[in-house]
Amino acid sequence: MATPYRFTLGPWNIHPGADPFGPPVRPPVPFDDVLAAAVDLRFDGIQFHDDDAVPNLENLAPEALVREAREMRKRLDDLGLVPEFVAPRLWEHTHGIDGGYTSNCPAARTWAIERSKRAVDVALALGCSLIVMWPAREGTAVRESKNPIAASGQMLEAIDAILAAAPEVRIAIEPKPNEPVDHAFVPTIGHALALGARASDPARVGVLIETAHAILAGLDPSDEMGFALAAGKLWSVHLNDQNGLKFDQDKVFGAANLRGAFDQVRVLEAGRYADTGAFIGFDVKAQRTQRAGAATAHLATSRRIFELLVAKVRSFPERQAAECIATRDYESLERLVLEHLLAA
Ligand code: XUL
Ligand code: MN
Repeated sequence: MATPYRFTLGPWNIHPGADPFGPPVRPPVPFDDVLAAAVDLRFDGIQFHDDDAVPNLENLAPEALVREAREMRKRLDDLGLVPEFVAPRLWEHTHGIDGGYTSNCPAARTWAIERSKRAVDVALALGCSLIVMWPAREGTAVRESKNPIAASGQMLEAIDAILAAAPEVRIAIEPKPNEPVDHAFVPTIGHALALGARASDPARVGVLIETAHAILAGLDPSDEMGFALAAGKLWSVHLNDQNGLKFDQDKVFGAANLRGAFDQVRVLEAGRYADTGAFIGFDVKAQRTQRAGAATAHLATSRRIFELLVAKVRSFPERQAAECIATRDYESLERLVLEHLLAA
């Protein structure tokens, strides 16, 4: 019996539709409704930004922060949901305007580390030990504005400070090559793993791979996943899709490249990802044109496509494929894959 996949969503996936060119088009969704949607969609857990779990966490005394996080944990427990991870949200704060960990301002760097330690407190009180580090503004718009050698050291300092906050904490770095910055300092899985290998405790640093981020780096997401799986470092995924090199679209999984989605599911199956206990997370945005009542359809579709692709992977004619490979008949392999994807 294969281990069942477990699914998570982030509250930011159920959003009111603002984009850089227009305001929200749907009313904000109260957190209780997000949790209710997760239950309705038969998801297993929630991905958190630190202030999703504890709003206003910067202005709370440590005991109040823990109390609020425990209340959120109770709300999750009551609904049969689990927390997957907590990500410090550095990129919206005024102190994070030029990046947090790699800011040119020493006070902002100190703030970023302190905020990340608060995210650890939130995670532990919620009952999870995984911190996701998406280094959003850790990069440059003007290349000469920061020193990339110093920036590597600063990223490492932040990683080590988070690891030192508690022995059970693990970090999954979520690399992205651009947006909101022009060039990010940790653009790919290779960079993330290389940085993790230099940490004070490399065993506690892994990665989260987002489909769209790999595509934006010009890479094949399934190869990125394979690379991380081979190292035992794929600790979460953000499945979605991306139509070429533009802004991060967070489209429904499989919506732009169904074969690419098949390949991602295939590598997750081959690497026995479900057995590792890690979750299938989606990072998908509802289209701006979507009416409020149906603003979770993108999550339902992403999960449905994932499950249909699991079935496609499991019914793939592996023996025939192996014959094609043995005879280096890659044209026949190409056809086998395409016909299999098109078969009812
Ligand atoms: C941004 C992105 C983030 C992270 C979590 O592109 O993917 O939402 O997944 O902070
Ligand atoms: Mn993501």
